[in-house]
Amino acid sequence: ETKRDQLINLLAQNEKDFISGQAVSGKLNISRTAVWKHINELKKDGYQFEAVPKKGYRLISSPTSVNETTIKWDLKTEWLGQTLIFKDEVDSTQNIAHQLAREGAESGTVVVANKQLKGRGRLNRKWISHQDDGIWMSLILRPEMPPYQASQMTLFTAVSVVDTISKFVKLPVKIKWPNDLFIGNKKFCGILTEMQAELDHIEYLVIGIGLNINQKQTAFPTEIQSKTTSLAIASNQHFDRKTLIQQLLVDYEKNYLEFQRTGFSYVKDKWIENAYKLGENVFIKMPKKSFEATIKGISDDGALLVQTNQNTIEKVYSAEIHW
Ligand code: BTX
Repeated sequence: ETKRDQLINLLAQNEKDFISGQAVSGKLNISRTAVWKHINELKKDGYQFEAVPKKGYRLISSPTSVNETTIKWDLKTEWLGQTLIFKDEVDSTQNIAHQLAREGAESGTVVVANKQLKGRGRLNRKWISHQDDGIWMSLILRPEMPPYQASQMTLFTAVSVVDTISKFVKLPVKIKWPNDLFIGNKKFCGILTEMQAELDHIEYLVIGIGLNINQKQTAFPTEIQSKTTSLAIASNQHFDRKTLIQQLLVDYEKNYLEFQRTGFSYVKDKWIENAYKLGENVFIKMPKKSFEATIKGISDDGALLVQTNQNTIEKVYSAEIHW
């Protein structure tokens, strides 16, 4: 932990109280001049302080801008996001996360970017994310689970993101199996789980979350405009991305513990509550066959359960769903 991080933690603990330069200097074991320099840097990041002789500094407001300092400020997680890499512009946060994971980054490391020039979805599809109006982030996790269960993490992530969004806005958010979130008939979030594994164990997962937050409809290319939305479009509100990111990390960590304790049934129940097109007829498109079926739920291992026109129940592990 750098002195700057320590100062941030100290100020966050004393938020709204005065803390003297003397006290900071003593606690962090740095000179008064160094304290003053750090405070000035925080001001440049948008923090506002009241400074009163003899009393010290009091934080008046934290900035809403998104950067490493503001996200980590008072972030109430134990491990998720405590190592956080923030970049203004990247090709893809997935790529950065993979590189960090290969170099040994610990589980819980998070990469966030304002803009992605080559954001990607599954099968190398494009994910539109070149502006700083959404949340583009990748989580590095090293779960103790066999590789065949990794797809459960996509469903888990979907459920956890729904949990967070519901704390900010009352919108009917639905999960489309396996990896998209919808409002109405429009997609506003995609999840991309990538994995490095041996036959019997996962080395690491990189879980990408792309969330449209403050975009206007015209922010999306015409080809996908009618199929796409953002929280702002759907609710007519503007959202503070920093607060959303922090809450996402807090909820994710909490839910992850619960998931590890109680297993997939935890995810399954929450998933079914929010399932998109449950009980409705859809097209299941797989590499070798396509068929019409009704969505029934998910199985204990995360497969989609569908009822075919021949009234058989099938487990679908990998497919595209259309309607
Ligand atoms: P997906 O393959 O299910 O969805 C990709 C498809 O979604 C595209 O082909 C396009 O039709 C549509 N689409 C593209 N951009 C958007 C958008 N902004 N909003 C709604 N629909 C869109 C979904 O893949 C997984 C996406 C994960 C994105 C995150 S962002 C952080 C991380 N970094 C990165 O490069 N990817 C992940």
